[in-house]
Amino acid sequence: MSLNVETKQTTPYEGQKPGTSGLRKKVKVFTQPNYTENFVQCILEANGTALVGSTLVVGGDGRYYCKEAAELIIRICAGNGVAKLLVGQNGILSTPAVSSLIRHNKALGGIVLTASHNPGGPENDFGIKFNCENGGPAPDAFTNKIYQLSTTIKAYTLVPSLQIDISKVGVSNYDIGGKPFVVEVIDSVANYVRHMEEIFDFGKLHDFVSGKSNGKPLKMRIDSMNGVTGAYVREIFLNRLGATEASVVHTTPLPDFGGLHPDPNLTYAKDLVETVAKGDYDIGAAFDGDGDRNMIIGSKAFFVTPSDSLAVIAHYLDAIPYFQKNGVQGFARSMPTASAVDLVGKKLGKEVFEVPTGWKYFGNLMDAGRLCLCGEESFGTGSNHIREKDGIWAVLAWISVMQHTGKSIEDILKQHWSVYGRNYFTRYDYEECDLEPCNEMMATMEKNITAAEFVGKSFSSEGKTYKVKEADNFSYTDPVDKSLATKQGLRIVFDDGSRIVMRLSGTGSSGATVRLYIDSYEKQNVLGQASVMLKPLIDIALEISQLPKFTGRNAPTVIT
Ligand code: VG1
Ligand code: CO
Repeated sequence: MSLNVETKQTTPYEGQKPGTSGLRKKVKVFTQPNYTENFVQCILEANGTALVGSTLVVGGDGRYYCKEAAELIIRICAGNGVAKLLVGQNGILSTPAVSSLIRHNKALGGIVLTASHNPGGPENDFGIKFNCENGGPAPDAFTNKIYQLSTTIKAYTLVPSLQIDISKVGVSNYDIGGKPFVVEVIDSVANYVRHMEEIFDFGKLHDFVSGKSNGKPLKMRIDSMNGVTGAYVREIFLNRLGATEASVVHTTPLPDFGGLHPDPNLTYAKDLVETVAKGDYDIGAAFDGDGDRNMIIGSKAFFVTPSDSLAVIAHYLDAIPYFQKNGVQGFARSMPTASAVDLVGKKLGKEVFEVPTGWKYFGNLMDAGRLCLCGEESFGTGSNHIREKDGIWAVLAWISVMQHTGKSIEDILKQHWSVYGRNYFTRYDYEECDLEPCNEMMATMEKNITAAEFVGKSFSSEGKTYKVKEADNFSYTDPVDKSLATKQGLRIVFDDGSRIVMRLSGTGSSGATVRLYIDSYEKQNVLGQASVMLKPLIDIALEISQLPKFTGRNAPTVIT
């Protein structure tokens, strides 16, 4: 039976502007009449003529409204000439899994349903993001196009009578006004697990994790925080690598993440940190809602900063078969990320790139064959195996390094610092501030730090003095396509390489979140406590920005 396409009239909604990674709003905003429909229609139209006859991947982190949105997207895709959809069972696919599927199936792209590390549930956040055919988040030019379309949209098309049950794996064929349309509901984890098996030596890792090689099983606590990684973690760590059931927790993806805030940092992954601090573990790890972030801690909750994590993996790429097969190209990090990896890159004679915040900026470099490993201080680590950061990949990388060196996480870090020196790093987040005063604060600070007399100025606190070497609002020209991204964060660099960076978050769904990043390098004094070492610089940052005055906040909501 042929199904009919219908055109529905609509009017634009304000603010459908994708941020650092997709459009994120409260569920209540997305469920307004035509809100999701409008945005999805604009995503599809932004693909131009390539859309007709294309294959797209659809899936998300299982948060509240994912399944309904997936079904709606199927009907809208059917109405817009898409030929085939690959949909995760029950609408579930981690962000890295979507990226991998797009690449393996040579799809035109994928629609990812997630607000990532933002809380879920009917009162919390939902999000939609488009990834392009390289598997990576759509670049600025593309998301600007989506936004432009959203300001003028008049109609969307869909096939309202299309019935689909996405809880069962299988292929459904439809006839849409005489044209075939295929929906393939796929196992959410199979392709991703196969991909990880190609990258890592699962045989070696199995013997190491299960204890077959030395009689001592690896003591792990892997916390999926009720996000999407649960399904992947169970298959990989329990079924493939022989870990015990006690090694994994919170592995059922829940619509509201069981009330947890699946943001893997020292504040929101408190349960993991406390458990590993008290117990007898070799490694603790947590992920965010959509599985692209990771936090790694060692025995006694020894914290590995994401900036260090990236540098250590870069140093030990030999431990991962993928890099032996594919070679090692350059490294990269986002601008606020501490520059530990730069030192490894320098030693290995590799190019090192500094890009704006957001994974989309790594894609071109990877596609051009210049980048194989990159990371962000926001608990993002990944490689050119896909075009997203990849939480589970990062844990497998760390276990590979542990197996390769035979050392504990703490010893691996201490040895790394003794060779390269240490980048002390901390990030203060001031969440849900009022937007206006924050904009004013940023504007005032930009004016002050870009004034000619600012360079050369000295600031002192607690006996330490820092002299300004340069200061700007970071801008970036993509080395591959020469596209320019401006106003990517205020940056003060001091004589000794220490840095203060401040920017407003682009992933929040309401108000403003201020992020203050502090980075300081020590060649010799590598065993200090980060909070103590960085205190003077934090005080200076608060003085220069006048943050307490503008935001009314005396303390951050999250410290990492
Ligand atoms: C944050 C992080 C950034 C990351 C982005 C998406 O953005 O700082 O490094 O790429 O989230 O991560 P912002 O604009 O809020 O600082 V995820 O896991 O939320 O897709
Ligand atoms: Co995420």
